Amino acid sequence: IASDSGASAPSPIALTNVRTGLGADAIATALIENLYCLLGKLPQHATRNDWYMCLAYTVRDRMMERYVATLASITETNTAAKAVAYLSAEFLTGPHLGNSLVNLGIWQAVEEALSRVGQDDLSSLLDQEEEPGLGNGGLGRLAACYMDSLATLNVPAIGYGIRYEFGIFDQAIRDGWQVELTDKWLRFGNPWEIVRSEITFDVKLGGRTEPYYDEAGRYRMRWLSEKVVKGVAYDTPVPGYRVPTTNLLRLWKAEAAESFDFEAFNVGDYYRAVDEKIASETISKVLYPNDEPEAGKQLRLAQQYFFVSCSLQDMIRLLIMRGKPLDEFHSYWAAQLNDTHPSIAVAELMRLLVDEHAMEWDQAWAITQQTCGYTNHTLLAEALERWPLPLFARLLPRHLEIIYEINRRFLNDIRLRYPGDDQLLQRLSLIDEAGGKHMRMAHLASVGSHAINGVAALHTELLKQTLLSDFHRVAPEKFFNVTNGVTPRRWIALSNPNLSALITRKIGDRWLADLEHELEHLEPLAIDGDFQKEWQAIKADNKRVLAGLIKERTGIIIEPHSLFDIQVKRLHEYKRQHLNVLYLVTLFNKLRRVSSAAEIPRTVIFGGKAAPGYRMAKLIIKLINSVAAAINQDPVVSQVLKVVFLPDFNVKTSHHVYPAADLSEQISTAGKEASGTGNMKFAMNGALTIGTLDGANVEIRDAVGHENFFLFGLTAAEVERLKAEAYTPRSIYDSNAELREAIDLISSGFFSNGDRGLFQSLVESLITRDDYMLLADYQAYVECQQRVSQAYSDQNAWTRMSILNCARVGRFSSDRSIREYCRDIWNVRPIVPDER
Ligand code: GLG
Repeated sequence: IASDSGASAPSPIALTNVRTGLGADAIATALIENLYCLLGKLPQHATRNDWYMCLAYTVRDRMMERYVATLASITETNTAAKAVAYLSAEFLTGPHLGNSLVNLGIWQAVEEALSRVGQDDLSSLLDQEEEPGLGNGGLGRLAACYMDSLATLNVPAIGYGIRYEFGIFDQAIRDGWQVELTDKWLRFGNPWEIVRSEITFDVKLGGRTEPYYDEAGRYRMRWLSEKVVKGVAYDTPVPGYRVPTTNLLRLWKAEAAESFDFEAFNVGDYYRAVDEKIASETISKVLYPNDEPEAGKQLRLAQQYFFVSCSLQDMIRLLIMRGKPLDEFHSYWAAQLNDTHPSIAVAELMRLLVDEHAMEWDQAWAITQQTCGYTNHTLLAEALERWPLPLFARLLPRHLEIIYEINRRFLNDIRLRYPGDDQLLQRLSLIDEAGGKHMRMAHLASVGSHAINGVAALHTELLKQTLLSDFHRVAPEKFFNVTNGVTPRRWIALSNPNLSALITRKIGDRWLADLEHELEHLEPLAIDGDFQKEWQAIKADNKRVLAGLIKERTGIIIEPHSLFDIQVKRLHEYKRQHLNVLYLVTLFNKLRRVSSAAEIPRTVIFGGKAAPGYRMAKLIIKLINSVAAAINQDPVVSQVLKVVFLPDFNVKTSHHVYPAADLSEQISTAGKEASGTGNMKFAMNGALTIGTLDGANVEIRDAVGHENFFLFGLTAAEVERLKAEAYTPRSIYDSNAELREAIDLISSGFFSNGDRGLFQSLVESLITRDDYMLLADYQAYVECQQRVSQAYSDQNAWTRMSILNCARVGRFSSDRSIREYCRDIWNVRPIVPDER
């Protein structure tokens, strides 16, 4: 085994070193060494997975020097840098390998090194990676984009979360229905993580509290828990794009504090002894697969408390390592609560400071508020986390007392400021007294944070006017908007390499690090005929790749020249995939009646998972597949229309989806989608949007120009007004013949082998309640789709709009979002490299 490490400088981190060298030589040598030393294989016996593993280790090695240096800036005593702790129950990172190659700038060197060792197919090794599906959708993926941007902006940060043994389920489609399969992502090992067996914390659960007097004679409370689980840290490096900073994602795995209950073991009860171990490990076993979570599950609260407690204990440990006193906690840490899932942090930080570190309440409270910020991601009432009080008390008895005390003080203050307004007190209270008592987690997060933000301008406004209007009234200075963003490294450079190369050839290579100011330099090229041709050729290539994937996964053959009309996102009634279906059935009816020659050929592609317990969402998947089958097998209609449900939509497949889209479907009921982030990924890759004035669509439309966006539908205000006026969907059904024909065809059993019952609940809900106002928006949507078809028939005009969409969405880079968080909410600054 050859190595250049002996020949190079004696320093273990010399740049030519086999462990750190970024050139093809060093990488080729390292591949062979890692194959031999870490996997125990010779090249001639190595499987594709062996090559993937040794490549992953080789790439990880190249991050270690930066990673250690960045970590030092959070732990060393002589640095003053404040760091960000991003607390999130989900981090949907997607595969690491390709992203690391992009960010480290070693893509070509690795390709070259691989060919030297006889492996010339980097893409098959990239394919080998099992993606960590540690999130449901937008919220988890946002956390991953933010980690990428924090590192890229040289802001020291730790992402704290849970190392779920099973992430989001894999979706299979059988007979048109969704089937859930366990996600065994750790089956072949995870080369990106480093287990920190020495970094562990005890987390108490259950039991009771009792008062006592400490040595100084002070009256205190202590928590006598029923059980203790242990959290073990697993770290994954997060490299910034071509910068020295490499941050970390620290995920906690639950283990038994003692893997054997020795007392039970000694009396011969071996099985009971092992029981406890199993029960403890359950906490980090599986991700809850609800995108907009409904509260009420004890294990979910245990998961939240588990990772929050470990993370806060770790933050205190790191502060002490730095030699700083605890009363400066907020000067060194900004903690962001990604939705209410980590909101128990407010009570836990109070408990740690007051109970464990004997701090006075007032001081602890000031520190807690100054440390925490809360991001709200949804206005949907059914998605707001509320814990039944008895459940909460059983699991976290001490936190219940602390929250009562927080509430008492908070409401006292309000009572003094707004005398006599009992209604206000009831509405603001952390405890919902109506019905069975509940803990309101959004209220806890709001009271315990110095900043509250929504994720798009419209969403923040609605937050202030509706969900948190009372909090806005009593503390308007706490409210901020930070519109979401996505990282252009993964969503352009990695997933659309040809487009990325074209952009770089035209405007230089600074755009990937400064999308906001650089991408707009593409704008003058929108009317350049040659550039348009290149742009079209790349889109056509990407469409062929997606067509290949679709054929492989579904057997359906689609026409790459057709308009690719794509709706990929979680299945939810408010996202209205079934509005898209109503349009498809309408088109089907029309095409069966009249000659289809004039119709622009379309391929309509759906993808997304439904929460396993969400019956209506699963029925919508079945409907999509049933309508797709009828359309695709109709000899006339299928000439101009194909419909595909792409199974198991995840980060990995999405890399092939966004770059291939002509049309992006963002058709939620106005006021329901907080932001959306897929909308940004599509636009960055040159898709035009058909959408409502919802979430970030509003800002995307303003950015790309109203003439380059297909707008339809009611506004959020109109939706509310119509609801208030007693909306009657049946009258729309009665008066719109095309709509009625479409709905009746679904009810008739046409798409369900004559089974009239199958879709009845869906049809009923549309005609009688239509909570998401599909019928109200139906006509506008159909007409808007006609405008889309017309526009697509002029390919040059379409291409110009496509280029402008890309050129003008620079502000939807997550770098811009993170800059705003740093400035408005965290008050943190980048560590300039020479400070290290
Ligand atoms: C939420 C919202 C999305 C939002 C995302 C990230 O539903 O509209 O874009 O968070 O803020 N649960 C989600 O995915």
